[in-house]
Amino acid sequence: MSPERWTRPGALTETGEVTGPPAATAARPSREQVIAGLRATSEGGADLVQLLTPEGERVEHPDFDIELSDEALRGLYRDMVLVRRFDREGNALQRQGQLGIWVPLLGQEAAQIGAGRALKPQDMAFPSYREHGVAWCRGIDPTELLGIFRGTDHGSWDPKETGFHTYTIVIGNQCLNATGYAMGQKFDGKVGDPDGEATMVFFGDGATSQGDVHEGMVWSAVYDAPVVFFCQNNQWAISEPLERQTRVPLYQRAAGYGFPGIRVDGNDVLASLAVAKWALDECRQGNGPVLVEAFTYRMDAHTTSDDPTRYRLSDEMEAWKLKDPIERLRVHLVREEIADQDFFDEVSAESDELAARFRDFCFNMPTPPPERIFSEVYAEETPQLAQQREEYLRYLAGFADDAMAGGVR
Ligand SMILES: Cc1ncc(C[n+]2csc(CCOP(=O)(O)OP(=O)(O)O)c2C)c(N)n1
Ligand SMILES: [Mg+2]
Repeated sequence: MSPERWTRPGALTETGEVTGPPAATAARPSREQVIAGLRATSEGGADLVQLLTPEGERVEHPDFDIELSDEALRGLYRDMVLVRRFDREGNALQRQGQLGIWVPLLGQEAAQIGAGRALKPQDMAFPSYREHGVAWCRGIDPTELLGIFRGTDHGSWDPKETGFHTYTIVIGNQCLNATGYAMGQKFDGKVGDPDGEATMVFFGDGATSQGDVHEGMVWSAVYDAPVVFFCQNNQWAISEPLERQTRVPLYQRAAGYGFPGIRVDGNDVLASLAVAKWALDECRQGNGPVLVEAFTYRMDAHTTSDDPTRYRLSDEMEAWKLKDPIERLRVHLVREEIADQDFFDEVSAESDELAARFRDFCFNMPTPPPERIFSEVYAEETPQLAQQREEYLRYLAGFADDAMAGGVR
């Protein structure tokens, strides 16, 4: 991004003036005008960074561009197809009673793969609960997600080894964790050169209304902490539309904290990758945080417990179908002869294999013994916890002879 495109408010210009917000005396637009302005950006608006149109046409951008080999382009396509495939299986497994809940990522594949592939091994990512695509990019086998949604574990991967923190259900909370982690990276001298470290935190449009996100942005700004706030604006927070969260496009909020904010087409994997790379590099070099608003759409329900037909119109969904992230890259690969039918057949076969392995794993997941909820809570078990475990086991044993209860279910 060229410096002219984003001037830090309060910065000293070359001519000695301090840049600032519009004068307080400027006429204030009416509430209706403000809402109309926000709605006018519902197509993304002029500030949307895009490198691949919904029709699969490669376009230039003055600030963000990216040169990718044919192999890398095919790789991004493969990532998105495989991730979509196991996501659909997750939904089906919940419907078959195998999982308590599933959180679909349908429609958000490009935002997540773009951001996930921009991360380097030394970086740390903090997800919410929908980041299956980022987990994939961090090398986490999709079957490792299944325990979370059956309710048998909280995520079985090692955050340190994978550079991927555990899923966070408490909305916005991970922005504080990420900010603290990034401050640590800064204090430990891990930033300041192109091979430095960075942190990326994932959250939704609804999360931007949480105090935790605000606090994370304030702290990371004043400490120049190397954190990319990657907001997937999928237009909905369960049943609440974007206009119930904000009166300005979300990326513009960054100016209030004093760091750059960029809106990228979150259904365009190339643009998502280019912007995420740029933002991470800013952090690596010690320039402080960046907010990325990945403009996308939640194509499915919020979770399998939700029925979106109760609160949103189907024509909105139809319009977004035309912007499908996978289809636009497929068209590009075909048109530019970057991939042939054999490649598409291979990816399709690979996704069938992954789906079968995912299902089999789920059907055969062992049920952990009830006392397992007491293990791995602390590095060393406390006497109180040991006592609770004993009490709970005695309680369960009380059902052993209870023919009416039929044991513990
Ligand atoms: C602190 C807190 N409040 C409320 C909830 C319930 N809740 C779960 S998801 C959600 C909506 C989040 O929307 P958004 O941030 O846009 O993320 P999305 O689910 O769309 O990815 C809410 C309110 C929660 N998990 N945590
Ligand atoms: Mg949302």
